[in-house]
Amino acid sequence: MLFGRKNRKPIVIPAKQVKEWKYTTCNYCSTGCVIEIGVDEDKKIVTSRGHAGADVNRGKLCIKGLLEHDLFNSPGRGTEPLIRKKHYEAFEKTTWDTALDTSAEKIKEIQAKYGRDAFAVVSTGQLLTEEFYTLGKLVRGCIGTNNYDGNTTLCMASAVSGYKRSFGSDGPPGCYDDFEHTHCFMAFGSNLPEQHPVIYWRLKEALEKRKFPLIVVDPRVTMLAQFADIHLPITPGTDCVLINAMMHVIINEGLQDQDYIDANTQGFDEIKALVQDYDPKSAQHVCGIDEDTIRNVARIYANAPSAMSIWTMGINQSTHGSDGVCNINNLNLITGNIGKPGGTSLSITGQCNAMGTREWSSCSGLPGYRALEKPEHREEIANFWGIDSEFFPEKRGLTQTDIFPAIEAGLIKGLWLVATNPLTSMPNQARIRKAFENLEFLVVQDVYEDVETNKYSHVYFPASVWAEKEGCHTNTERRVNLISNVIPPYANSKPDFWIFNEMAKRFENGKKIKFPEQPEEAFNEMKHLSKGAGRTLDISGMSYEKIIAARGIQWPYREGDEGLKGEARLYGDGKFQTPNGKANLIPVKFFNNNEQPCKEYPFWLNSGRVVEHFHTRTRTGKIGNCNKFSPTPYMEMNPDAANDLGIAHQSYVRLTSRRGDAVVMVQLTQRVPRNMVFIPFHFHDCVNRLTLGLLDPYSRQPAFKQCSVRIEQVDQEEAARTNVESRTY
Ligand SMILES: Nc1nc2c(c(=O)[nH]1)N[C@H]1C(S)=C(S)[C@@H](COP(=O)(O)OP(=O)(O)OC[C@H]3O[C@@H](n4cnc5c(=O)[nH]c(N)nc54)[C@H](O)[C@@H]3O)O[C@H]1N2
Ligand SMILES: Nc1nc2c(c(=O)[nH]1)N[C@H]1C(S)=C(S)[C@@H](COP(=O)(O)OP(=O)(O)OC[C@H]3O[C@@H](n4cnc5c(=O)[nH]c(N)nc54)[C@H](O)[C@@H]3O)O[C@H]1N2
Ligand code: SF4
Ligand SMILES: [Mo]
Repeated sequence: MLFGRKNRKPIVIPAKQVKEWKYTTCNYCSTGCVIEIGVDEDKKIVTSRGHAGADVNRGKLCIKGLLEHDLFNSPGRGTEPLIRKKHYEAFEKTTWDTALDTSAEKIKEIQAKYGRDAFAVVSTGQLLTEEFYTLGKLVRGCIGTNNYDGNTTLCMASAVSGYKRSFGSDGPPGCYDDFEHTHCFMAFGSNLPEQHPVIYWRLKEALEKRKFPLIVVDPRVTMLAQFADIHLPITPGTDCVLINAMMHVIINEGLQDQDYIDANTQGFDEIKALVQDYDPKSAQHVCGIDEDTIRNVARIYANAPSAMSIWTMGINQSTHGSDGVCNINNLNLITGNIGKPGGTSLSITGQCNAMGTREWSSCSGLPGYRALEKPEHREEIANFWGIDSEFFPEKRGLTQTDIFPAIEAGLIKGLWLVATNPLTSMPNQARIRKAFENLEFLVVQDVYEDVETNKYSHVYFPASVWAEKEGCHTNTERRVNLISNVIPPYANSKPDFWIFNEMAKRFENGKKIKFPEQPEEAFNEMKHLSKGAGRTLDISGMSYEKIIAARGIQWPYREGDEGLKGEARLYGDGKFQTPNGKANLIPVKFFNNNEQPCKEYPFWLNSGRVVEHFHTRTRTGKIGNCNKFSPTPYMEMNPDAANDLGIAHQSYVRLTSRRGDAVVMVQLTQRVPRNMVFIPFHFHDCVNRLTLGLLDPYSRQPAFKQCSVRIEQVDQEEAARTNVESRTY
């Protein structure tokens, strides 16, 4: 008998009586795991499991997916619509009609007084695709503001922009099955085991069957880097230099796939000329990777029968985000690694439905990858919706990162936030706060009443969450899957779909455009709009029934397609969506424009995520079994650097940047180099008080990953007290 345990009862895991398993898809990351929710005799949700028959996750789920059903009754959920005259005053409960009427009137009032674009709408990557399509109809077709964007500008904008520049269209060309075929896998700024745990598991499964080199480019020794064969701890913001140096080696040693280049690309001579300036000998001093390693990696990549690259925020969230994506595409194009099994340029998407918003929300254009800039596209959509095409603007309006400065400058007076929490997630929080204070009217539509941004709202719409509603997601590998409605909406919350439909009734064009009552009817409209010769984004062969039967279908999947499988890869035929069908090789020149560590602010500040939390913690902060792993704002710091400053493990310190300060607890770890700290961005009043967020010139995505800070010790008792008091959850 174990000492001290003789009187303890053994742990008992209560048997859960599941009567029925209900089909749905995870609503956190873009992996797209299929979840079965277990419901008992009384229709109570008792447990969840990964769907064994789903190709994406093959029975697996990560901690967030396993515990997702705890969301339905989590604290802080919005129960009734709320209203007030001035932000920070007490809210009053109101009816849906009053909340919607007041908002519609305010929108019209602001537009009449200051112009149509003085009211902005900012949405998300976390709604269902049918909701995105409906929101697009409402904003583009009825409200008619051009200042309409989503938090995907903080997330996937650089990938979208890079894909468009290289291939002529958005749309990740690869899929998870590529892991089974590749001979070399290179990850740029992507920490799969924590951020896409089930994609990582698919990779690991492939590696167990057949060994191939795993190369990880990340300034931090992430969990993925720990499993890598070669880890390249790159100097922040310099991936373009590394890739140029790799291409220098490949081209000068004749390792490129010249047949592929000649047949399917344009611009090779320009690339060849540019990379002459990036000899590994000089490049090593910029990117921090020694010349031999650069040569070694370049040769491994180019000599592999097939090689693939993935990337996430280490590339996208940079002043060279869009260029970084183009350069990864360049690397794959010159080695003939696009559209073949195991050879691809696969951006790992962030949010569960960041793809759905790109495809159908009309944020940056019109539905189905159509562009506002093309008159024939405006005409087509206006005709289908039954409105005058003159109603549409002729080019895209401001992105989220330009909307906030426009509010600060008084150009935008009203804002509607749908499923996003910019007060915590945008860089340079003090300026965002100031922008909020400038607004004449703010509507917040969120699952949680206690979301930070709601402090500034005049009207709050309580939204239903996840499986309280029905509709689709598209995942990283273009797979469309279904969230089925498992339980009724919480309290008097309403599905976002319903809210948009009701709002449309209050606008003139809302009477002309059809707003279907059921999500599946909206899906049918999207199917219709996706049909067309040569379209990659074609979902015309899909139906909810077929999606469930297949456990998710990849697009393109055309009307009349046999079987239940869409196309696994794009561009297999070497034909791209550019005017002459050739992919663009785009020379990427590096210039250094980041805030760098200096005498006054000697540390790089890096930020990102941990496995147990999702974004601003509105959800995972409420789920005990997620939150308990990291309930406190903290930072990773190198022990040698801490030693220099006399800073102890688990003590509190103050970080100061040129923008502001934040107090965090120190976790000493070798994961970060001596001149860098890393903070998970999940906490309010924390890392984004410090970040600078310079914007990428093409995508307008902020460089969240690069700025500089200094570190000081603080009074421990005071910090501990403030930390406990300021914890929202
Ligand atoms: N658990 C969990 N999973 C999530 C999310 C979550 O909040 N929690 N969010 C989802 C979303 S929306 C997103 S966008 C993804 C993000 O997924 P990831 O991008 O994988 O996650 P991050 O931690 O933001 O950043 C990845 C890495 O970029 C590295 N990095 C920083 N600077 C550079 C650089 O200059 N070059 C290179 N090569 N790397 C650099 C960082 O050190 C970090 O390890 O995760 C998705 N999955
Ligand atoms: N420093 C730093 N900052 C970053 C990043 C970083 O790496 N470092 N990453 C950036 C990235 S990649 C991203 S994607 C953003 C994310 O930034 P945000 O989008 O601001 O963060 P979330 O916490 O996901 O906010 C989503 C909100 O939607 C609500 N919600 C969830 N489901 C629904 C629904 O069905 N309907 C409605 N109406 N509401 C819903 C949630 O409760 C939550 O409040 O953060 C960015 N900020
Ligand atoms: S890996 Fe992503 S999609 Fe899968 S269960 Fe985890 S959070 Fe959900
Ligand atoms: Mo993201």
